[in-house]
Amino acid sequence: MPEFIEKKSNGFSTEVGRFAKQASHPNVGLFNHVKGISVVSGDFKNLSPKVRAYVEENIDLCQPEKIHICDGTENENNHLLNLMQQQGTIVPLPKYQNCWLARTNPADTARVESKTFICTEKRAETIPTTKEGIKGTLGNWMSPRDMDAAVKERFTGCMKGRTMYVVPFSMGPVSSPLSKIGIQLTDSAYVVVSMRVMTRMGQAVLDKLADGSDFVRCLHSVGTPANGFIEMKSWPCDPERTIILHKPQNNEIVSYGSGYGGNSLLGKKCFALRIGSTIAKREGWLAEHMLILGITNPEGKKRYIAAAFPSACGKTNLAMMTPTLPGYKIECVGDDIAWMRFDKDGQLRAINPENGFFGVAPGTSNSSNPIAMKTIFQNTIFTNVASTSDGGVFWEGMEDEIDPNVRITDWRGKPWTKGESKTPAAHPNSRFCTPAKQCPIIDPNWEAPEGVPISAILFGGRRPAGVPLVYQARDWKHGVLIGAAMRSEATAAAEHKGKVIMHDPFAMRPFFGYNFGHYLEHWLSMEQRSANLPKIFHVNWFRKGSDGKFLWPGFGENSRVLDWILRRLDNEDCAKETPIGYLPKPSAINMQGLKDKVNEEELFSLPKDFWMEEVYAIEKYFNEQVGSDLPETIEQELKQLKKRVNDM
Ligand code: OXD
Ligand code: MN
Repeated sequence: MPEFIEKKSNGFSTEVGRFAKQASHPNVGLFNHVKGISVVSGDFKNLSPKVRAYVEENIDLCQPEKIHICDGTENENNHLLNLMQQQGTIVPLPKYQNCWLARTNPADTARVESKTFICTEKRAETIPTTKEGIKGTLGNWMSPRDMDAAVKERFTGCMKGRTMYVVPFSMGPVSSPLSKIGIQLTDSAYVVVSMRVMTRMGQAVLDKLADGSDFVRCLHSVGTPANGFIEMKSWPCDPERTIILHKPQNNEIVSYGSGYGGNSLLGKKCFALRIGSTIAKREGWLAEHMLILGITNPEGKKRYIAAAFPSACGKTNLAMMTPTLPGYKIECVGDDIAWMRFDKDGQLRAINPENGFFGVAPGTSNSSNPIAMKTIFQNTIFTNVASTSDGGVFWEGMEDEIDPNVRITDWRGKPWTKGESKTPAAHPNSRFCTPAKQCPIIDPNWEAPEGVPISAILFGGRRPAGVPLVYQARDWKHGVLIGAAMRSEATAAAEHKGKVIMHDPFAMRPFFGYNFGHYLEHWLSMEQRSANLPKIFHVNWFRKGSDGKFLWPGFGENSRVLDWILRRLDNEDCAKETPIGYLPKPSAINMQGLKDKVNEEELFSLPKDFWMEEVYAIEKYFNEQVGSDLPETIEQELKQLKKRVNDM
């Protein structure tokens, strides 16, 4: 098949058009029209006036050939999978049940933070005012006028010859008062089937909107390449002109040019975090980049913990952990996003707004995350992993899980041989997109409309040096400072290169929907909402010893750290005060039964030089990046930390 296909003047490739026409349609009986455009599935008349107006407005702009209103049924899903298989976007993985592999254009494999903007009248609403000459790293701002021009330039006629799918979705269970609804318009069938996994998608959401209620407006197109050619017809995208825009004032998201996860499944980062955080600010709750897990101790007492780690730091592994400590049980509520608000009794409650896991595949194995391995081999869309000649998948970390005789094809579709090939078999940001309900340890309350009660909040990151395995914040204000001061090694989930230590406050740096200084004020204001605030901790599974090896085995052994945290929640006297917070007393972490002896002294040491440098780095970061938007309380907290470290 040719790699490049010349497009007809209508901007639509002949090949794609031919295949599209071959596929039969699930709902042909309901054929109707809007603005002269065929509605090939669903009934336009039944949409609420607000939804109709939104669709009509974007028909005028994008000029699609057809409209498909998604109902979320199995039948519709099969039709779209079939269509994509014919177009070459996905291939079936016969080794598993209803699993598929998509290979993206190699230029479209990760979130593009540099092309992601928040659009407000005033720049200062979006990002802190940085000093002259300093490039701000806490988000990108665009004016409404520039946004309008960017949209017009890219979207005019961008769906010519294609189908516009109308995707109604709910973030959170449809019945929960904590949930929010969105409508995504997209020209990507891959996005539709993925949104069906990641959100509650379909008719039930349209029914909910029938009362005229509002929704978050999400417009997405993979883009028509300006040069008139589609490279890799099976994965159209327009990497050079990709742009992801958010307008909090209108609860609006517009994304162009990329079909990849976080850029195109608009419910996730764009809605649940960026727009979500602005709604949360207005309504007095928190939208956070956090996993949620339930943990039951050997006495049968269950608590829920939320944890913020930057992308690809093991949130999914922790959320599905198999504890090595006898008598402990972990259950998973979510692995990426938490929406949390205080109930009338002052208890913080969280829902997972998502319906699936969009997890990083490499590194996932029966040793790192056996529960994920039991979750992901049915009804899953894999993207950019390698495939095997027996119809399965492969990625770095799965070496012991596959038949040694199979042939491997890498994520780009090229033969790959272990030990010989110089490039990874799977893209480092390759993913599985899998329904959460398949997780064997999904929490019985994971869809509880009122959410689960949160007792502790963890912050963490990849810190090879200086930062101990665990410590507890002195109080809420100090906890907010710890969140603000989070740093971690760069991740493959975005376009960053190398292993530099980056500031990633609250693991939200790429996801803030508004000025980080105001976000800190918002966190601090939670103290007024409850006398029963969750306790805050910082964890680091990634510290290395003087021999360059990890000091802590991690994974299931992290249950030992959670055990200490739960004991702290029970006010057990197992901590000592240090300049950076409360650390475990000597021997307070249960090390019984650990295979290899852990060098506790190194793991918990607090080198003064390191901590002085750390404090200076945080101070510099706040000065340069947050400036006068830094709340006075945080400045004071940092001053006190500096003094304590100085006196060490
Ligand atoms: C994600 C991310 O995809 O954080 O979850 O990048
Ligand atoms: Mn994430």
